Amino acid sequence: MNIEKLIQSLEAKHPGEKEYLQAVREVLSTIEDEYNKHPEFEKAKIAERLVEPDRIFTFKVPWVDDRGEVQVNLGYRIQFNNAIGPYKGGMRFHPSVNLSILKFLGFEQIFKNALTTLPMGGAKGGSDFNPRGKSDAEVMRFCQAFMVELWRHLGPDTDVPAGDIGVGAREVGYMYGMYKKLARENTGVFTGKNLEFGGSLIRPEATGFGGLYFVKQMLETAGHDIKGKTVAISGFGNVAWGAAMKANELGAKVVTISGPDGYIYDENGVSGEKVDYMLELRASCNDVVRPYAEKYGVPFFEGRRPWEVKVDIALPCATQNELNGEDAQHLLDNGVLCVGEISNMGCTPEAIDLFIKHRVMYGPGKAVNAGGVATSGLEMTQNAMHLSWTAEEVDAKLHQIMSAIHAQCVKYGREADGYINYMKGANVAGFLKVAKAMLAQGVL
Ligand code: 2IT
Repeated sequence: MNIEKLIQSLEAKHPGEKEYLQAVREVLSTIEDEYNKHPEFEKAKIAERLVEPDRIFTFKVPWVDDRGEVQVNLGYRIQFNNAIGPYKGGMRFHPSVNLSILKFLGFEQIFKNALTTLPMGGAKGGSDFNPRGKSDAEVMRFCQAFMVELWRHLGPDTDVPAGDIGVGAREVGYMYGMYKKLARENTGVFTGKNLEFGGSLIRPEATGFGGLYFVKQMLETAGHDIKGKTVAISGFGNVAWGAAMKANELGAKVVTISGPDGYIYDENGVSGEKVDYMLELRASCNDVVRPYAEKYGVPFFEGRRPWEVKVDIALPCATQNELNGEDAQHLLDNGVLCVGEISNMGCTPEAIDLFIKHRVMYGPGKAVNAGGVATSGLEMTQNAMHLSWTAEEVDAKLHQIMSAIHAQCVKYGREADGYINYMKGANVAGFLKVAKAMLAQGVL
């Protein structure tokens, strides 16, 4: 495989799609050696076929706001690859959403889902709709208008969306409701549903919980205990909340959370009722963390990112490329031990290069945050069986899955000096599973 040639042709075909090209480059460059051991991959043009989505739906979403004005947003669903199972992946509602961002997320999702050991293909979708400042009725009307178009492309064995940034249980409920009405069937076509109509216990916490199970294993493998370690978390949404809760439970101390407005530093730890307060902050829909500083009398650093704080563990939990080379250098200077991406592609390539060069433990999002979609897979299983498991049962399965992902990363990522390159391990393990499935199913 000639990576540069392939990337160049993608750049020419998809100019300006920088996040998508970034994600493709990372995966291809880390699987190159393994790929070249398999002439059958090259012959079947697996790489060329893998980097293009199976199909992309783009549609307009017209809806009426509370003032009676017509609004028009863009809607997307990218069905990237279904070699190992039905298309599966979240929906993101955020003004930054565009094709490049959704294509990077869909591409990542293929390998992440493969790593979970569950039968799920890769997909992503969303809209440039901004839920910030919208009333509940507006959110409902938007979700309904979105589904009027999308429903025909979904199905419990075809394509199963879920939440992502800007899409939580409320939005999933409205979308699922409209799907059900149009499709005239009551199936698990969305995950992240409320408990009353097929949702799974632990799904809201799963991304953060799974992330901490993974980070704990990374530390243990290197002979460290998570107990007593300090943690910087970015974000204050669902993922950051689950991560903070589990970090506390495991005996670590979370000292930061952040929003688009800046970060707070709480030297006593974001714990107890302060973790619950994150939910209130998020529900206020103002997208700011400053009120935390005012409520608990801790410092707030306006317009800054939490990576300048001295911590043992850094956990990006907000969005892509939120930790750059400069941030990585700050963390290294402060003696960081472990970086776990709980957001998707949270670190820039420059940051990752620095961590790997300095032999700092670095876990990529597609492994570290796979607990979210894994628990979505468990929700699908429960829906298919028409029953629900207890929180303990789901949590035990989540734990098991995260351990299996960790083991795969170690198997394919250990380098000659003993350092575990989790990025390489995750990419190779996820890729091999998908590539073998594609090969077995012929040219499609
Ligand atoms: O990035 C992700 O893995 C998600 N937003 C969750 C996807 C899912 O289908 O649960």
